[in-house]
Amino acid sequence: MRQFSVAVVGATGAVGQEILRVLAERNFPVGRLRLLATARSAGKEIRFRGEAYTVEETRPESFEGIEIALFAGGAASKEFALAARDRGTLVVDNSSAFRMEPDVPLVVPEVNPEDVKWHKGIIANPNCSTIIMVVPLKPIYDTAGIKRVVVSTYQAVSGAGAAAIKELELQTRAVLDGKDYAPQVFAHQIAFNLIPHIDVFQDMDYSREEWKMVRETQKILHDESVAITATTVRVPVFRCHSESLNIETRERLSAPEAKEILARAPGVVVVDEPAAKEYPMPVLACDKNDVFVGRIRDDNSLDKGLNMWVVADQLRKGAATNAVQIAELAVEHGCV
Ligand code: 3JN
Repeated sequence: MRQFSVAVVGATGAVGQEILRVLAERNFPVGRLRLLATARSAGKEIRFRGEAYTVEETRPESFEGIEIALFAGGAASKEFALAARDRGTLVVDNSSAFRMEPDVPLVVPEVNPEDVKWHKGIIANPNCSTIIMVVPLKPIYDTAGIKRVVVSTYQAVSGAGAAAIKELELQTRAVLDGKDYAPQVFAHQIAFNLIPHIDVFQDMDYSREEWKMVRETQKILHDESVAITATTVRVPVFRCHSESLNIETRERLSAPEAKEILARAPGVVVVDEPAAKEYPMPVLACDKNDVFVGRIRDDNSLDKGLNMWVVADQLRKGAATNAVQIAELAVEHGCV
C-alpha cells in the first residue's frame, strides 16, 4: 500500500498524542512523519510505532513535502494551516478556525463522508460536542427526519486542556483537606460543582460552545431547518463528554425502532438495559472510538419525541479518531 508523508501539528498536546495513538492503532499508512509543536516543545522525543522522533518547531517550511497534516487544534491552525495548504498539503484541522468557511468541508465520516471530495486543501473536524451528537442523530434524521433537538452537555475538564485537568485534581484534594484552591482555568470552583459556562458568552446569552453545536450540526447535515438549542455544562469528570438529547422527529419513531436503527448505525454502540443497570457512562467510554447511546425512551410529553443519553471519549471520537478517519477517507477517495 502507498505510504503518505504525514505531519502532526501540536504533537505534544493531549489531542496530538491521541492522534499518534490512533494513527498507530488504525495502521494508517504513515511513511515519513514530522512531529511539530511550539518552540517550547521543540527537541522533545516522542515514540511512534517503536521509533523515536524529535519534535520540531512549526514553521511554514515544515510542510514542504508533507501530504497530510493533522492539526490538533489551538492557535497553530490560524498561524500555519494556510501555509501548509499553499504547499499542497491536505490539512485536517481540529480547531474552529475554518469550520464555518463555505469552501471548507466539515466532516464526520459516519454522517457526511462524501463532503471530503470537494475539499480545497482544508477539511475541518467539528467541535467535540457536535461530533458526539451528530453520530447518533444521523440515522434518526435519515429514517424519521428531525424537526428540533434540545441538548444539554456534561463536558469533562480535559476538553479545556491540561491545566484544567490539574485544576480538578488539585482542587478536589484541597477541598477534601478543607483547604482553599482558587480557580485559575475555570470561572468557579469545578471540584464537587457544575459550571454552566463553556467558552465565552455571545448572542442571546448563549455560549460560543452552544452556538457551535447549533451551526456546525446544521452544516454537517446540510439542513438549516433542523432547530437546535443547547446548554453546555462543565462537570467534574476527567475524560469523556456526555449529552442528554431530546429529539422531535418529523415522522413518528418509537423508542424500540430508534434502538434498532441505532444498533445498526456506524460508530454507535447501544448500551441500554435499564433493568440490568446498563447505560453509557464516562468510565465505560474512555479510550474507545465509538459513541455510546442508551436510556432511549419515547418522550412522554410529545407525540414524535425521543430522549436519549449519549457518551463518548471527546479526545478520541470528538477529536483524534474523527480526524484520522477523515484522513483515511481522503486517501480512499484519492483526494490527498
Ligand atoms: O471545552 C470543551 O470541552 C471543548 C473545547 C473545544 C475548544 C476549545 C478551545 C478552542 C475548541 C473547539 O474545538 O471548538 C476551540 C476552537 O477551536 O475554537
